[in-house]
Amino acid sequence: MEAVETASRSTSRSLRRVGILYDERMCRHHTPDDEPHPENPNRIRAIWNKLQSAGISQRCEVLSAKEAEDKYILSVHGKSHVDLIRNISSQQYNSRRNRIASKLNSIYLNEGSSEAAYLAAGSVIEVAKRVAKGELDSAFAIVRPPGHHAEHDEAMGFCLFNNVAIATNFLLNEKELGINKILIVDWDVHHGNGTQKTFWKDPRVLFFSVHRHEFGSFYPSNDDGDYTMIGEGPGAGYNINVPWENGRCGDADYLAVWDHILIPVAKQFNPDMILISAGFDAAVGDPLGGCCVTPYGYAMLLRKLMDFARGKIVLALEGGYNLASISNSALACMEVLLDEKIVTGSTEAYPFESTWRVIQVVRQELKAFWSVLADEVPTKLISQKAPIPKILISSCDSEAEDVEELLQEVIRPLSTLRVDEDCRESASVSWRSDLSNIDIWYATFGSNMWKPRFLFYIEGGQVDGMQKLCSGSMDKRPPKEILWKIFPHRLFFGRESTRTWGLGGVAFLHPESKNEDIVHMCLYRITLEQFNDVLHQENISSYDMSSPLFDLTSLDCVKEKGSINLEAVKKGWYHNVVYLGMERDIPILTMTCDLSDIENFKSGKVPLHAPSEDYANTLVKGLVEGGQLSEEEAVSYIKEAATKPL
Ligand code: X5A
Ligand code: ZN
Repeated sequence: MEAVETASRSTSRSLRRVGILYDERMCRHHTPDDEPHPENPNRIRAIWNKLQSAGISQRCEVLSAKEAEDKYILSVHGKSHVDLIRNISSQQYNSRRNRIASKLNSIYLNEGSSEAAYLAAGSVIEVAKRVAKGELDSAFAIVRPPGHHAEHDEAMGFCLFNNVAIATNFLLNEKELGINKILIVDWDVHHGNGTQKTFWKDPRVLFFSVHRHEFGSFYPSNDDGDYTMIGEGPGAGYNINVPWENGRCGDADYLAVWDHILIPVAKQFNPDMILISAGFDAAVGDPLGGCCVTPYGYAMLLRKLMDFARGKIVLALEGGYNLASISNSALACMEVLLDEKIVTGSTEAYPFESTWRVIQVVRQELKAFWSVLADEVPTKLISQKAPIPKILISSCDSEAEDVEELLQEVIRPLSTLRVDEDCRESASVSWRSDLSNIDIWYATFGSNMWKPRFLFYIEGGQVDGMQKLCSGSMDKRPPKEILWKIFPHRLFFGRESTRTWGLGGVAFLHPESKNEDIVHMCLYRITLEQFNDVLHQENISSYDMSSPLFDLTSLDCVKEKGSINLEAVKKGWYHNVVYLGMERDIPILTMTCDLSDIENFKSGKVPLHAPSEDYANTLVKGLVEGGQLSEEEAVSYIKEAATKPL
């Protein structure tokens, strides 16, 4: 029986019991004359439809909404506020409703508002109770109006009741549920001011909010969301704000905050349950948020939280105003809740410099309360040298197969959800323009010695005998100069076959120099930007080039150290950039394998192998047309390199 159950899990039933709640009645809250508004009924309809058509709701326990009881709402809000929301949709308020709404900050009200507000709060209570009891492992409440801006006596920011705060107090007050410590993670792009105030002095609730702040100019436009706001009295240290200094924050920024603040603190706090104020307005494509978290990013943020509270997690929708973005983000989260899909990799290279700065000040501010935050963040990280994990697809080598498999099963289903927009493009444009003014000599010892072949790396296309198409460089200007030089390095041929050239070895250079060796190299004067595009093509990877593989810091580093391994393309065969000196004040760089590969060639783990005829001919043509050797000399030069032991 057990085995049958296990086998069927991957297709039908999930490994985990996941609750999902949606109720059309929450759509009856809308603007009085149905004027356009970002916080509109289509938001939750879009999410629900998406989850249905993706077969998600069918794998979940579908729960129905319940109105919250006043006694629970009153644990967060004042009596006058509860009275107002209870009655606001009744006829007696018809003449005053709009005037009341207009006095509030970013609030509209109609005949459906009251019921929707009670249902939203009651629904989060409902799913939270079931997760707390263990009837469900986790759940998602697709509710509106949102809640996290709502304060004790005030509706604001599209929020009427603070749904998550109400559910949190419910859990803590129902003693028999055994929930004594709750972590609230607010990843809505706005600060959760209402939730923060509710638990300001309460050490049972660790409130964590990451939000655009811009020094108090982003909504709700005050200092409440500052990192200095850490709670008070017994609650001191139990309020953590991560205030972005700028928009355009994405997966890398959020992941850095998770890895260096939230996750360590969660470990130390050890919550009994986690409630997520799951706004999706930091998603790429959101009209209000201006950030660029991908569905894939949300999946990773959620996945990392599932290691705590024995996976007892409740997501409650807050903001999020691009229908496609919120639907895809919610879908990615549900996939994670249902299957605990292994999520690795990201879409961008590095967090912003401002992100590291914010992480540092937050850690500094809170280290007295959380010993896990006491250490300095390694400078290696802060100087952006260590890339955030990426999806890596290796090049023409054998690992390509298993990576493709991984891609099929795990990465593709999530990453194709990505909204097709890169709000960080400006960042990628800026490295390109910076590096497009700097010349280097790219020195080549292989097929690139034949100029027409090399030009495919600049212009794009495919040369005879080559089995793959080159994408070319962004900057299609040809090399400014070509010259030839001899260097004291060893040329050799290795690997049985490659995707690019078929059967036969391809050229490598021993990264270390020895006096008795000589290698002919063709030097192309290109820009550092173009060099990055060549590196990318030589190491065919899925690296997205939103930041350079080899930047000015790498250039300084390689000049000092002689060679540098590029982590981001470490599965490629030419990921080691070697510095060969200067020529007319311009650095000479080549790319080859690294010393560990040399060991593998020496031991036979990877074979040394003579090149195919096609490939060898390309090198000969290069040397001959470059005026370096006669055809005869070139042939014997290649032959010697292919036969001499390493
Ligand atoms: C829940 C939420 C945003 C309010 C913005 C008002 N509110 N300009 O995302
Ligand atoms: Zn928001």
